[in-house]
Amino acid sequence: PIKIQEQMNQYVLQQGKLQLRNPHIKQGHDDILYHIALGNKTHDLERMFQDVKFVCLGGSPNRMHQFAEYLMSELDIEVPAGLGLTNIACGSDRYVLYKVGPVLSVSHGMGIPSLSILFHELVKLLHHAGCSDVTFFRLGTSGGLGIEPGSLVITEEAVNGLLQPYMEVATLGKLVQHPSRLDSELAQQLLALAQTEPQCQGHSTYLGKTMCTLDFYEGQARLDGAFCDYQPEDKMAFLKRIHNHGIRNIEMESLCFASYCQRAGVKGAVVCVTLLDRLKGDQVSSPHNILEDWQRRPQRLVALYIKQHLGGK
Ligand code: R2B
Ligand code: URA
Repeated sequence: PIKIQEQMNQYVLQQGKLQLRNPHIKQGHDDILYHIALGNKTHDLERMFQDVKFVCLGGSPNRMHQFAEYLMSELDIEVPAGLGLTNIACGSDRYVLYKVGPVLSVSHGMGIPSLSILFHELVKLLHHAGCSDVTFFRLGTSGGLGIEPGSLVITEEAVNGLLQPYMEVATLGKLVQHPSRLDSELAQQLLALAQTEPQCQGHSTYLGKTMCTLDFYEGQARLDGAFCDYQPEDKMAFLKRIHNHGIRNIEMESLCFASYCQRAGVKGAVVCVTLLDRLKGDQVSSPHNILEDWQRRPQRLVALYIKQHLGGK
């Protein structure tokens, strides 16, 4: 495989603005951001997005709408009179994108391929808009390992299903490895906030490794998919092995999110709530209202962080 070296943020952050590491995208040329139905010729991206400092991603369109509403009340930001919150990507039905002051709240769908497409287009959007100093968050759900359901896990390192800390992609017929390191200072700041803020005291928050898989069922050692070619003891041996390796949760996007943050030269953090303990079962069986409540936990923590850091940016 081809190993991509650590990238130099210097290049990416030339003149403070987010630069693209793609020489084929030329200044002033037409660039259509197809899956979010925006473009640098059809929209005044600078006017619409230049003030963006935080990009918050999460799987579900409804949850990201709810987060946008929550941000409006937390940050005391009003959207233009009479308009309400508008899905700016409404020309496409792939993703939703809301803007609340300097924060974008965007859905990424499920799995790496879906997140990857969105991430490319968001980075180009921020570049065309002339944004600088942008921080990314993924607010997600996951299966926990050996921790109380409803806990938060802040990812210190994302690994693939083989415990390797990079995303491997077939590019031009060869495997290319993109390292998936996350910003440790940002992760520590989030952890400290979770441990001190009264709003986050009703549950535990951990810093740990996150395993990112290509599938929810066999990819995550479940026994309850439509197909299964292994035994319960094989499953438990695997889950215990990865737990001993420091994995605290399993989900399906962190690897791509982390490696793309690194490639784009932006700070990023992954904050996921755990919906169950995978050492105890496979099915997500808690009542709907409890799951809804848990899914607001990453939102609360990230909104607190944003609130604290808005002034300083
Ligand atoms: C967490 O939840 C989804 C699967 O249920 C997936 O997008 C993920 O990472
Ligand atoms: N999301 C996942 O990817 N896995 C789980 O077990 C729960 C949510």
